[in-house]
Amino acid sequence: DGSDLAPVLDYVEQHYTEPNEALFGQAQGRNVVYIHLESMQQFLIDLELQEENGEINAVTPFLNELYHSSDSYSFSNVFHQTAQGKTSDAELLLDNSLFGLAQGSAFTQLGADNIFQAGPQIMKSHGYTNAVFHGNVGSFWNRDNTYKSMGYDYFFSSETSYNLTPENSVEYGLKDKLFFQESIQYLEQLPQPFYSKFITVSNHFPFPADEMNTVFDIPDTEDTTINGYFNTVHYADQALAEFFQYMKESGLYDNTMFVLYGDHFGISNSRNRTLAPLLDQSSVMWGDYDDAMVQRIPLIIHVPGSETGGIQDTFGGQVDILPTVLHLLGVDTSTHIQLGQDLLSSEREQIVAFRNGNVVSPDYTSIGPAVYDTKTGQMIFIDPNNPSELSNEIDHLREAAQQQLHISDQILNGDLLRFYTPSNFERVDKQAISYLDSPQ
Ligand code: GP9
Ligand code: MN
Repeated sequence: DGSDLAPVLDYVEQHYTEPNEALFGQAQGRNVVYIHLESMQQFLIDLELQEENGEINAVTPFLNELYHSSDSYSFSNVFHQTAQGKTSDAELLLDNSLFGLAQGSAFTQLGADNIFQAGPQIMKSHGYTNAVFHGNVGSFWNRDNTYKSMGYDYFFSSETSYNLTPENSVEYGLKDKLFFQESIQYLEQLPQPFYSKFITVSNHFPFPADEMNTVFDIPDTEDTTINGYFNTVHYADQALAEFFQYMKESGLYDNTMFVLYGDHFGISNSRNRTLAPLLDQSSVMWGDYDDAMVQRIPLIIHVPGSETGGIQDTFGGQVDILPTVLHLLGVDTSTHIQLGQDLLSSEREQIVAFRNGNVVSPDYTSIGPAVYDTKTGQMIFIDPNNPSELSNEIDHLREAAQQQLHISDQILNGDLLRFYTPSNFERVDKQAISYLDSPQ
């Protein structure tokens, strides 16, 4: 019942971080464009590889440019926190600052019936119109139901807006270049300001070669999945560059804030030893610590004209992105139930929790019973029978991570947001939303 909310409210109050005063509201009133970078990992940023013809080239030249732009808050130590819900977990984390479930997908299991207080619905009370663009069927991951619960006014999918053919699509939908090209006409029709999300698909496992778009030829490793990954990543990077060009041509660019994020790993742990030499690392020395470190994802918040950006080395996860974005938009988050901490705030605890029990902080990385020095990867011996300052600190990290996950599970499994009625938040009227109304 409603009394279950008390520990949740305590947690939120204790962990709320004051926004960075200089940046609060910097992007107030701007459109928001999230770009969901399918399967992109942070190691791609600034990575150069030798192609078959001997030339050494950047895999993601456009992302690199954005990453180093003085108009971008770029993050070098942000991790994905997804589990079995994959893409849907990333979306849940980004739009709600809550975690996916320990098993399965919260979108699938709870998306239709739970009460949410998601980013799009929060922005509605600030005059925003909300939309998602995805070149695949709307029912995948139960999106069509879940997006209504989260307050998305429009959902442009293959049912409403994109015509999929064997030529223009891959397994999970419309190819990224065509997707962006077709989407811009709908985006231009939306009332401004809008809060929108584009979910890309071309860079999805098994990263198939496409005759029309074979663009990045690395010398073959023994693993065709890895070879293919760099090719589809490079294609996705080109598609992004084209999208930014459309945004500039349509005049929307200057008044928009872009949030680009990788959703989850593309290369699974079982393949990392084959990947290692391409990252200038040793296959032989590769271990659990390295598996944990490559779960970093790109996160770039691009605010054209701001010139106050730079590479931020704070440690965080996808759960921290929503409060960061809302604070840049000038929205107070102190009365919202969000479990993350603003990545631009100086009060951050920098404890990153993972559904598999791992915990990462700037100093320590906990994997099962083992502890590593996050900076060097050296294993640290901790005597369980001899409490010390160090073992206390490790206990604290593990408890903090467990607690954050536990509170999130309580909220979702107990549907606790139905008991929470802050005066500045209006509940979604699902009956009023029909995605078949999306412009065709
Ligand atoms: C499907 C796409 C892929 O529409 O978003 O989801 P994933 O397999 O990455 O979870
Ligand atoms: Mn995905």
